[in-house]
Amino acid sequence: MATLKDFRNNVKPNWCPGCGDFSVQAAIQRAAANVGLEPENLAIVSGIGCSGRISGYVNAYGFHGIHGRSLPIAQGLKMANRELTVLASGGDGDGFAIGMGHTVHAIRRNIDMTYIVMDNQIYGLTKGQTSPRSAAGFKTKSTPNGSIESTLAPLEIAIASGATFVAQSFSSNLKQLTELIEEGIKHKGFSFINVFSPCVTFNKVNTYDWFKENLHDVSEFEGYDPSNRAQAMMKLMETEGLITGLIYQDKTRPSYEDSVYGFKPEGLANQDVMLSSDQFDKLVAEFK
Ligand SMILES: Cc1ncc(C[n+]2csc(CCOP(=O)(O)OP(=O)(O)O)c2C)c(N)n1
Ligand code: SF4
Repeated sequence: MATLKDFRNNVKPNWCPGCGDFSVQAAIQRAAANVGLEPENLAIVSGIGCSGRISGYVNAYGFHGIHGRSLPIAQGLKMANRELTVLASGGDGDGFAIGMGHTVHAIRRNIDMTYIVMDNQIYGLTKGQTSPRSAAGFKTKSTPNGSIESTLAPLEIAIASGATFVAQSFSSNLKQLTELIEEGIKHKGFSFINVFSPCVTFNKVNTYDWFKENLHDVSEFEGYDPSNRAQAMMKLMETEGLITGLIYQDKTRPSYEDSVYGFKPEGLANQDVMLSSDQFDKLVAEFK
């Protein structure tokens, strides 16, 4: 059985020392080992950004895609090989700016895969521009007088879009982050995990200390029930989204794969056969 070291490769990340993305890399490697995966059963698809490099830093199949397009690639991969555990990952710019349309539709489609966003509230790779996650008033080279747009709320958008698994964590909390990734992998459907992952080079506002002061964990809320959609939404709104833990999970909705007629294991679509013309007609009929 594979252990943590089997998910390590000898590629040295070129992230800045202290970048939050190191913890995400470590948490993915730990979670993969803890749930009993082998490197050949795991594929990581990433977008473009500092965070997007993560697909090259884990010993598994890796696909470094294009900006904002990790999810279409990852969904195609999963549909082509349902035996594979598929993780998609990228930054808040990648997932919530250029890729936002894909994010919302992947969430509502509910294919069985896990999406991890390294949310540093800024564009890191391109040297520090304002992102949709930057707070109003946030000053960068692209908004020198402060951002006049409001901050996008990805967790609320996810829940409103029909998400079945929504969690949030912080790079400093490796234990929680690892556990949430494990839960996300085990969840039968689309799991969305937003990770506050500080950019120590360009974001001097949302620092490790800032998060430590401002984040609350759901365990602090008495009687918090992650299966209660309305309560999850209310807590997110009350805290401006600054909560960590398993925020919402719906275990009852089947995944996309389990809902598509003909995509079930017994369906002809899953048989490794040379099709005769009769079988071909039968296969076509499965998808009618
Ligand atoms: C189509 C396209 N548009 C713009 C870019 C330039 N670009 C590269 S990464 C990036 C944003 C990076 O920010 P984020 O996704 O938050 O990742 P981070 O670097 O912060 O991890 C942009 C705008 C690009 N590579 N491709
Ligand atoms: S620029 Fe920011 S996000 Fe990119 S590696 Fe450095 S600290 Fe991390």
